[in-house]
Amino acid sequence: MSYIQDVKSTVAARNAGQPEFLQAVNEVLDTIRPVIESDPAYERNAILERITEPDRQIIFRVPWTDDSGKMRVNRGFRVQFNNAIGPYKGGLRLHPSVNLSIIKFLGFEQIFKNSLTGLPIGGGKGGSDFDPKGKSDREIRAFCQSFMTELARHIGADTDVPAGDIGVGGREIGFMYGQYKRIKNLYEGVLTGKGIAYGGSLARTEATGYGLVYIVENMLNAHGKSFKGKTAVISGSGNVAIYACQKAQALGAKVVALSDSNGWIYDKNGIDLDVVRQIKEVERGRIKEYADRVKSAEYHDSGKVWQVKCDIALPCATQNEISGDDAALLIKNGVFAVGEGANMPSTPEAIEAFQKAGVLFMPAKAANAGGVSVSALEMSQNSLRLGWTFEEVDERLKGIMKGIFDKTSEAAQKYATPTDYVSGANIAGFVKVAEAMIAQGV
Ligand code: NDP
Ligand code: 2IT
Repeated sequence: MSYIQDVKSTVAARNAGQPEFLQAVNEVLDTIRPVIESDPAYERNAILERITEPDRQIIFRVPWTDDSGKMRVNRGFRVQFNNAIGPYKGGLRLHPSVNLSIIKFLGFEQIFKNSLTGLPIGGGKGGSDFDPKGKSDREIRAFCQSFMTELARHIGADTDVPAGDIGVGGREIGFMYGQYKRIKNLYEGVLTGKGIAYGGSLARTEATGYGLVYIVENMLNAHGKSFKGKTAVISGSGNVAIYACQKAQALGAKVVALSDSNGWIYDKNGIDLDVVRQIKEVERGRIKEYADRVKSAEYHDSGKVWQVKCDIALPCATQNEISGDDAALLIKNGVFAVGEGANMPSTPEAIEAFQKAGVLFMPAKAANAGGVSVSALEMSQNSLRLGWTFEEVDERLKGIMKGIFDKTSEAAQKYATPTDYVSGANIAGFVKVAEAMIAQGV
């Protein structure tokens, strides 16, 4: 059996019942084959066995009290996956679907994404099966304080620096930061995505969505195309979706659809983002309300945004949200570019369909790396005890996304085919981490 096949079997046996984690591992191992086979040092140093096994996995009880006085218990996670090139870095997800498989797939992918940014950050991820929907501010605070009471002993500005992800934005980071400071008596950059008043970076809120559009624009330009005048469809209506929509519109695209977990909206005139932001960022409401407020819009509570005809699709909600059938529908309707704002939003069948059809496909590890990049810039500003302007951070973000596009396409050209950005991103991300691991010994 080949080295890669051998490791895949061991990982599958050791992590039975973790489909998302195995999906992420199999994709990476399958695509880095040309590099692994080109140098026996990877096998000699057991790089694949080591990179697929987290440094540590922390699982803990999170007790809190709801508004009726009832005690509740959730499960908290922090998986510190790999710190070969920097402190563990990655978001915290609060969603009822969270389990070890999901946190491990996210932490594993974060290793390669963070490497691609060119910044000194390792890979980690955490979260809880706590459902923030419908909770009061007090309940959110009680949960966040309890979560941090345990997490605080495992993290630190030079050890592990969490941030936001699904269900974790500025409000939650604020409550967690306050609790960390109280417990440790340390004012340090232990979390990113902080408020501007207490050490946050300008443009962090916008960074993932903007970065996604910047790198997709790089990819389109490389093929003589651009966002200008194109029709785009975006899934989700959270942090990533909102700022992807804003930047795509700024570059001249018409965004006609957005969604949440209850349904989706189609606005033939193009999405009015002020209305979306009022509903989502201010009122914490549902996307359905957009159709109550904007006459040109329709709301659908069945089907998916992928049935809307578009040139460019930007999945920005969650994993495995584009099935093989969804991809076939997008292709039939003429989509020519897909950029993954969410983590692992396309199933393996969807990726295969896009690549076979010649759709330009930018995978998550490259496409959504803008968020963690600006998080790393937030860490730099915290270390310097300085704050850069919005324009300065945004310019750096543009440069970082261009750098990621260049590295990804160079590796694709060298080891796969010129537009196989999936292989390109996995290989470019992997090589740097593996080199650091080999240099540092077992
Ligand atoms: P938010 O919580 O701000 O928004 C998530 C959006 O996706 C909401 O509209 C939500 O709908 C929808 N969604 C979430 N889960 C599901 C589900 N199971 N089924 C259908 N819809 C769902 O999260 P973000 O915008 O921050 O994150 C979106 C994606 O981007 C995630 O995959 C995340 O990992 C990834 N990402 C985020 C980064 C960041 O900086 N925030 C950085 C890089 C990647 P509803 O409100 O109904 O739940
Ligand atoms: O998936 C991701 O890259 C994030 N949720 C952001 C991580 C971070 O540390 O900013």
